[in-house]
Amino acid sequence: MISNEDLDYCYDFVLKLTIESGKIIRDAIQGSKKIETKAGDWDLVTQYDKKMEEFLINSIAKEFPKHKFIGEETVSSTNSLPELTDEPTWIIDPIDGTTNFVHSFPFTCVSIGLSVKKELEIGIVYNPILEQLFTARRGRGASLNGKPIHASKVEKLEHSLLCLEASYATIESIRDTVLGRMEAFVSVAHGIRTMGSAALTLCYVAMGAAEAYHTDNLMAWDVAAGVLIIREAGGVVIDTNGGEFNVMSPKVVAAGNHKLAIELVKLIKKADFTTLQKKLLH
Ligand code: 2AM
Ligand code: CA
Ligand code: CA
Ligand code: CA
Repeated sequence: MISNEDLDYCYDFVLKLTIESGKIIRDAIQGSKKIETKAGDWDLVTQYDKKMEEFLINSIAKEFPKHKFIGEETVSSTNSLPELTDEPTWIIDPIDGTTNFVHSFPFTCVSIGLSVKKELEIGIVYNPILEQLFTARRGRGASLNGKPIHASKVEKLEHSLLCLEASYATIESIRDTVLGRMEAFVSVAHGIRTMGSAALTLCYVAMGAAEAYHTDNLMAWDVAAGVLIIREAGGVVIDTNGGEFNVMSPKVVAAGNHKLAIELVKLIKKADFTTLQKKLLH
């Protein structure tokens, strides 16, 4: 069992640690980095991703020896994704927005979520370059630098700023789908943004700076913290097919409200149908 007092203690401890870890990113972002690729030329990792994850997991494990971890770089190096259990589990993306970090583009962050009994309890997303600290506790609302944030009430795609990840178009097998959806978004919305950090983009939807975000092909660590932050800010996250969202196999439609999320699901279905039609005609 983990009490509310235990969660308070976990939150305070990990919040301090996250802020401390931000120094690693701040000190390194302008300098040269040792860059390796993982799944392809577009899938980058640096020594700092690994250093951050090691620092975070070692420090949390020392304080909470029974807690479990799902961290991007550990999963990459062991090639196995642990199952999410009922145990307190820290879901960690040590640097979300590695491509931005590599290019010294200041939209990058640390993302840490805590799941207990498969329920997200804590979400922390910290951009140490722009000094933006997004936090949420289940049932207690979401904040940016200590001030409450609220998701957008806009219900129409035509009045929305829509976000997605264009970089997935580099993967040939999904290129047509990604570009088809992008075309549909740009044709209908006030504008589209593709910012290169799933965690931070979710937080921008949470604070009402964008109306919605959609991306498939993400992993639990990209979204765990951001999903709680959006929900606590009054927004919604559903699966791209319109069903219930699953953090361990995230296909994300996140929006300021349910009506807009459903509109986005419909738009994506329509775009995919058009893409399929084009393919069949060729
Ligand atoms: P990352 O920076 O931690 O890899 C845009 O690239 C967003 O998609 C980022 O949040 C990025 O997380 C995420 N993403 C997930 N898998 C990715 C991959 N294989 N290559 C690039 N980005 C990936
Ligand atoms: Ca990565
Ligand atoms: Ca990530
Ligand atoms: Ca990462």
